Parts: sequence; C-alpha cells; structure tokens
Amino acid sequence: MKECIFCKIISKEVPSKGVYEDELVYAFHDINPVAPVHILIVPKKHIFGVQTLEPEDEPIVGHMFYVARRLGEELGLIKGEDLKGGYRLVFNVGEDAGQSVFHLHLHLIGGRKMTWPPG
Ligand code: D5M
Repeated sequence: MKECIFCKIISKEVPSKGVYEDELVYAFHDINPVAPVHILIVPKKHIFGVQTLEPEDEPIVGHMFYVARRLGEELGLIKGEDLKGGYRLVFNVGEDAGQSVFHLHLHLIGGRKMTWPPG
C-alpha cells in the first residue's frame, strides 16, 4: 500500500531499527516505546488489522506469535528452564482500542512489571 507507513518501513523507504526479518514478517523497535522493550512484529503482507483477517492469513498470524516467542527469549524477557519473567503481546483492534496504524501489528512489550487492566 503506497501510503502505509509500515509498508514503507518494510520496503526500507522509511528507516527503522530492525530486530528480526524473514519472508513473512519484519520486527522493529516502536518509535514511541511504552516500556524498556517495545517491538512491533509486522507481516510483510498489507493487512488492515485483525478486523479484516481472512482464512488465508492464519499461518501469518501464527508465525507472528512464534516470532514473538523467539524474540521474548532472545531479549531475555523469559529466563531459564522455569520460564520466569514475562512480556505482553497486544493487538489493538480499531480506533476504540487505540489502533493508529492500519497495517496489522503485534506489540511485544516488556522489561518492566505490567499492570492489569490496561488503560
Ligand atoms: O500502534 C502503532 C505503533 O506504531 C505506535 O506504538 C507507534 C508506532 N509507530 C508509528 N510510526 C512508526 C515508525 N515510523 N517507526 C516505528 N514505530 C512507529 P497502534 O496499535 O496502531 O496504536
């Protein structure tokens, strides 16, 4: 999508601090972090959001979670054999939930204690 900021980041037209990339996804640091670790895991396919997911997108979404699992370990957010630590995974779905970029993305947020419920 020509005017999509995340498409421009994926194509490297707009710079970003990447942490992981493969044929399906690109992961990079959020420009406005809400915690010491705040990474966005973004499919290379332009998908508006969870609102418009199609059956064919299921493998992409599953892969996004698997990449999150790996990054959570690599970034030291999950520690040791007893899996201590933690992080939060968030999809904001629609304006009422705070979605501001309409290209599907999974927030991986960690490095501090989280509270519940979210704001
Ligand atoms: O999350 C959209 C997120 O995208 C928000 O946390 C800021 C981030 N963002 C926006 N522009 C950029 C660029 N250029 N680089 C990195 N991160 C960016 P949402 O759930 O839609 O509110």
